[in-house]
Amino acid sequence: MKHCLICSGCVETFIDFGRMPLGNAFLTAEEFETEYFFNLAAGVCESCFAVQLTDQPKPEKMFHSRYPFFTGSSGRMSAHFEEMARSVSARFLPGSDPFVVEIGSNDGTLLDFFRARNIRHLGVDPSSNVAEAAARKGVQTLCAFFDEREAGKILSEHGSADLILAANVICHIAALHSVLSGIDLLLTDAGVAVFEEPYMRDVLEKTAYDQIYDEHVFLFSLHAVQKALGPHNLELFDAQREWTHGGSMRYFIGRKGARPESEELLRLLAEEKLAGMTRMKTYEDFRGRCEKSREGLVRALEGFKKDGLSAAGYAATSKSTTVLNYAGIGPDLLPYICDTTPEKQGKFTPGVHIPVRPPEAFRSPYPDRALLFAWNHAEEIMAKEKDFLLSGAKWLVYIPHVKTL
Ligand code: DWN
Ligand code: ZN
Repeated sequence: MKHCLICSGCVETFIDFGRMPLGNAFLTAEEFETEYFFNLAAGVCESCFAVQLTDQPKPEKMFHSRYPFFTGSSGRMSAHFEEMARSVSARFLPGSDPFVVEIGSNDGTLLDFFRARNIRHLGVDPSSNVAEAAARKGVQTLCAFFDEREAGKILSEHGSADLILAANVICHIAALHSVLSGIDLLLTDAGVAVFEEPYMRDVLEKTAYDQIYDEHVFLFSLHAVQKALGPHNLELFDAQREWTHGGSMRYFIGRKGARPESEELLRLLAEEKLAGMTRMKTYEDFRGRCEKSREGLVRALEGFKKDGLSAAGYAATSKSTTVLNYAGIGPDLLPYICDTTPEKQGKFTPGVHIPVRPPEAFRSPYPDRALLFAWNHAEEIMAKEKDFLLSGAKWLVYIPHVKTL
């Protein structure tokens, strides 16, 4: 029995994917023999209902100088972050000389908004290649893991922060209480922290089991975040659902008692209970749906092969690593995956070793069927790839159900 990383309660495993590589460990053929694997399983805390991995690879194994995900790889996400920066600035930034810190600032997509307006800012990211991409844009960036110690250093060098932001980051950090202590230390008394993270309710409702991989140590709910903030001088005062990453929650956090709880927060908390997020059975049922989804996906790909239809994957996401390894889908069923990220092209996907090719390979000629791994970017991709359907080909999707479109 594992203990909860948030409240030390008992964590009950509800899905075990078995031996799994790291979601973003795209590799060369020479690296196959030394590939790293761990046991991927998710559990839920019987006390605070935080969903979490039962084993976590060391952070340095996941975030380093060859991290292959760049926030700016989606135009729609870049626009989303500009909107986020605009709205939190209007709502929370004080008038004179504000200071904004972003935890996990990646290539600086979000902080670029503040840089362009000469607002004092600092990004913190442990992956040196993405941190360098941010620095090249002129975004002030520190290459480090954010924790209580790092927060102390930032405080003594720059002073306290009026706004602390993080998008798809806090759920990646097992040492959550050290991060929250750091925020507690760094934030001004009237300051606000805003996080945006994949939302467990969406994972449950869409059977999005591919959100479970090494980097997602947690898949949060409002209940879990409330519990995590408890020991710190911090509390939730508002929340907002977002469309990003297939369904996210934006958490608004201030000092205890500083701001009234919004009606929306209370409504969303009540909805979590109605949705069964505080009942163990909900998580057991989820496992059954994942098994069905996996069977349906393999059946569909085997059917294409039997019918002589060519198939390819679209977007070598981190999420695809869970799907491919859980379902045992290799190059025999999916000969290649196209992706826009130069750092992934020419390499192989983790575990099942499917070649990753540039997007041009998708168009010359189109495959008969394309399995869409970046389902969270479906709108952007479908608009860009209109001619694919016009060629008579079809998409294969697996969220929320396996079907061809
Ligand atoms: O939480 C995380 C999120 C923020 O990003 C990280 N742990 C890692 C990463 O997860 P992901 O890889 O599942 O994210 P995406 O945004 O679903 O993946 C995008 C991938 O798809 C990139 O490799 C780029 C590629 N892509 C593409 O080939 N064509 C994306 C778009 C929009 C496209 O048109
Ligand atoms: Zn707990």
